[in-house]
Amino acid sequence: MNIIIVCYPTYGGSGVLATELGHKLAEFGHKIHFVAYKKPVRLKLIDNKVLFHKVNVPFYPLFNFQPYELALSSKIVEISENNKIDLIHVHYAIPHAYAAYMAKEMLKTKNIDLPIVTTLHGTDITLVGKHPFYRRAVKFSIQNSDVVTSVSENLKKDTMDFFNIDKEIKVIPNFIDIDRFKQKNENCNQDDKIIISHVSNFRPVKNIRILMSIIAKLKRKNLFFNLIGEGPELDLAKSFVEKNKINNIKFHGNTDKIEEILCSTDIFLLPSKKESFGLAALEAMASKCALVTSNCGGLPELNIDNQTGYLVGVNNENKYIEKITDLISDKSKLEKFKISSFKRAKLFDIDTVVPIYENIYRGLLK
Ligand code: GMT
Repeated sequence: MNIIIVCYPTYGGSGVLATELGHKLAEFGHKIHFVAYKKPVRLKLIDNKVLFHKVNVPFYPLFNFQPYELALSSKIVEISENNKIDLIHVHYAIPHAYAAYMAKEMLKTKNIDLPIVTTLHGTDITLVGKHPFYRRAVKFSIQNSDVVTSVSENLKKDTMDFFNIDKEIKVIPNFIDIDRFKQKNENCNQDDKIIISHVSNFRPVKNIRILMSIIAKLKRKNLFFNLIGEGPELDLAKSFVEKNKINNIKFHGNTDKIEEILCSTDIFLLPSKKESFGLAALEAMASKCALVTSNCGGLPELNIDNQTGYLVGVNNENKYIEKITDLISDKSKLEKFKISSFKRAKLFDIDTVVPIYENIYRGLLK
C-alpha cells in the first residue's frame, strides 16, 4: 500500500507513535509518505520506502495567523496527484483530520478517492478539541473520517460522550518495540541508589508543580531523580530545584538516551492531570520500571494498581510520597512490580499492534 501519514514532528507522543508506525509499515512492505511542517524527530528516511514531504507555509503580513491547514491540504492533494496513494492516516485530530477532509473533497473532483483514518491521541480531544471555539470543526472532522481510532477506552468514551458521536471508534493502544528495550536492559548499568525518573514535555497537563513538590519532599532519602524532556514549565522546575537546594537530580532535556536512562531507573513517576494512554510510562515498563502514576485518563488501562505499580489520585501529593516510600522500603515488592511491568509491556509490542492498523487499512481498499 501507499500511505500518507500526517503527524506533528516534535517530541510529543503522537508524533513518536506515528513515526514508529510508519517505520514498521515500511518494514512490512508498504511505502510511506510522511507529511509535517518539519521532519519528525525520530524519522529515518529510506529510499523509495519512507519519504518526507515538508509543508511550507509562506509568511504573508496580512495574516495574523498563517493558514497551515490550507498548505497541508494542498500538500496532500499534490502528493496524491503524483503518487498512487491508497489512504491517508492522520495523527492528532487538530487540524490534521480537518485538512485531510478538505484534501479528500478536492481529490474527488479529480476522481481520486482517498479514505481517511484519524487517530485521536488525547489532548486533541480532552483539552484543545473540547474548546468551544474548535469543537464543531473537530466533531465534523471525526464524523467525516472513514475510520476513527483512539489510543484508549477512556479516550474513546470521552470522545463519544462529549461530541455525541454516532460513529464507531476502534481502540488501538500505543505500542513499543520490546526488542529494542530488551537489548538495552541486558547491558544496563545498575546503581545502588534507587533511581526515579520522569519523562514529559513539561506542559501544565503533566502536573509539574506536584512532581517538583514530591521530589522536594523526598530529597533527603537515598534517591536520585532524572527529569527528561523540555517544555513550557521546565524553567519553573529548574528554579524550584535551585530554590529548594535539591542536589540529587539531573535534567537531561530532550535526549536520545531515554532507553539508557530508563534501564537504570527503578520507579517511573507520572502525576499527569490528563493522560489518554501514557506512551512514556509504557516505555518505562519495557525498561523494567515500577510505575507510580496518577489514575487519570487511560493510565489505569496500562498501570495495574498493586501489580505493575501504584495508581494515585491526580493531586494527592501525600499518597504519591507514601507509595514511593512503600516501594523504596520494600525491595522485594519493588522487584516484583518491575518484573510485572516488563511482562505487561510485552502485550503492547509493535509486532502485535501494527498489524491491527494494517487490517483497518485493508478494509478500506476497494
Ligand atoms: O500531550 C502529550 O503528552 C503529547 C501528546 C501528543 O499527542 O503528542 O501525547 C498524547 O498522545 C500519546 C500517544 O498516543 C499518549 O500516549 C499520551 O498519553 C497523550 N498525552 C495526553 O493525553 C496528555
